Amino acid sequence: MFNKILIANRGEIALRIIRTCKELGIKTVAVYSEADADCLHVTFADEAVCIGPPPGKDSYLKISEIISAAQITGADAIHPGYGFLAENANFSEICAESEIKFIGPSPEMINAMGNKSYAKDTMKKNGVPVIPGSNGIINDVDEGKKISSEIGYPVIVKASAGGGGKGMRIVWKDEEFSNAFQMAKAEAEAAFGNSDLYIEKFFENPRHIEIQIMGDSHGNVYHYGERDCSVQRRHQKLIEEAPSPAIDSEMRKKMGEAAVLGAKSVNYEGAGTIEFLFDKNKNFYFMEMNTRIQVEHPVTEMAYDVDLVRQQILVASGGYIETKSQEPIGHCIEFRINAEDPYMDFRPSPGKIVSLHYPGGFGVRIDSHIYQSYTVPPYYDSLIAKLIVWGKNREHAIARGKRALEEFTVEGIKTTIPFHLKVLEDKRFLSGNFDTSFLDNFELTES
Ligand code: MV4
Repeated sequence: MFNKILIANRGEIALRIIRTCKELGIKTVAVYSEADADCLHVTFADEAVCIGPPPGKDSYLKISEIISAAQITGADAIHPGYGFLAENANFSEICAESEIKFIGPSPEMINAMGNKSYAKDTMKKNGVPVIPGSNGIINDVDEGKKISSEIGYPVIVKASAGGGGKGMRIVWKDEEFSNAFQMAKAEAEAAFGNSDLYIEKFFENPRHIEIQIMGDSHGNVYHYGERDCSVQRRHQKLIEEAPSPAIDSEMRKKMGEAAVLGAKSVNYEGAGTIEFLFDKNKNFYFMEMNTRIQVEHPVTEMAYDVDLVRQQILVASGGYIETKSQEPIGHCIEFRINAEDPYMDFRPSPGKIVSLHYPGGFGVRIDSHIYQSYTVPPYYDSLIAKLIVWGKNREHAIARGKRALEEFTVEGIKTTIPFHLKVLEDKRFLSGNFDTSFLDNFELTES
C-alpha cells in the first residue's frame, strides 16, 4: 500500500480524496496555487506545496511543478481527481518514468479512450452496441455525405478528440452537410489541435445514462449500475441520480454486462465510466468512455455502498476490488451547487461567502470545500458544493432533497440552489419522464 499520496487537484474533489486517504492510514500532500493558500485541502492534508500563480496552466496543470512537489515530499503516488491532469496521457507517462504511481489509467489507455472514434471502433469490435455511424474518421465532405445518406439524416458530426459538446454539429439534410463539416473541423482544430471528425446517426432527445465500472490488475471488472445525467444545460450536468427512473433491473443487468464486456476487452484497470445514449425505444448505445473518477460518483457510492476512491487506491496498489456488482439500495440524487447566478444565464458569481449554513440529518451528504468567510476565486470551476441525498425510493429522495435545499444557506454570492428547488417542482422531473432536452425551455422566474 502507498505511504503518501499527492493530490494533484483542488476544491471538493481534493478534500474527497484526502478523506479516504486518512481512512486508509495514508499520508497526504496537497498542492495549491497562490490563490488557494486558504483552501481546506491545504488545511486538511498532512503537507502542502505551493506550485504557482492562480491560473490553472501555471499551477494545477504544471506537470514539472507537481512532479517536483511529489519528489520533495516523498509521495509514492499521485491522485489527479477529475479535470486538470486526470486524462492527460503525458502526465500519466511522466509519473511512470518518475516511479510515482499514477492513480488512473496508463498513457496508452488514456490515448485509446481519448480518441473517441477509435474507442467506438474498439467497443464495436468487441461486441458492445455502439451508435450507428462511420467506421473511423471521415477524410472529406464527399465521403461524409456518402456515409450520411447511408445512415440517414439527421446525423451528428463529432470531433474525435472531443467529448462533452465541443466540435459537434447536427446535420439535418444533405445540403447542410458541407458547411457543418467545415465548421466542426475548424472548431475541433482550434479546441483540440486535432481536426479528426466522425459521424453518427443523430438521436433526438436521448437520455444520457452512464455505467460506473471498476477494474483491478487481476482481470476483475465490476459495474455499479447506472447514473442518469440527463439534466444538463449546455453540456454541463446539474443533477444526477442513481438509479435512473428509466432503467429497471433487467436493463441494468444488460447495460452493466455491456460495460463490463467493453472494459474487459481493453484490460481496463481503475475507475471508469461508460457513457451510453438511451433512446425512446429503450435501446442503448456506447458513446464514449471516461477514464477518471467523475464529479457525480457520490450518487453511485450512496446507492451501492461503495467508496470508489478507496477502490481506486486499492487497485492502483495491486489489490483486489472489495465491492462486487450488486443492485442499488434506495435512490440517490446529486445537486450541483455552483457559484453562478441562475437568474442571469448561469453567469459565474465568485466572491466572499459571508454566511453559510449546511443542511444535515438522515440521508444528507455534502461534498464541499467552502466555509463561512471563504472567498470563491474567479479562476476555477464554479462548483462549490455537491448536495447528495439518499432516500428509500425516488419520491423519498426528492422530498429529502427539497428540505435539504431549503435548509442550505449561502450568502454573499449567487448559487444554483434556487434553480434546483424549481426543478423539484417540475412535473416532468417529478414524473421521471425527461431527457437531455429537459432544460431547453426551462424557465426560472423570480418569485
Ligand atoms: C449525441 C446526441 C444525439 N445523437 N450523439 C452531447 C455531449 C456529448 N457527450 C455527446 N452529446 C450528444 N451526442 C448522437 N449520436 C445528443 C447529444 C446531446 C446534445 C447534442 C447537441 C446539443 C445538445 C445536447 C445535449 C445533450 C446530449
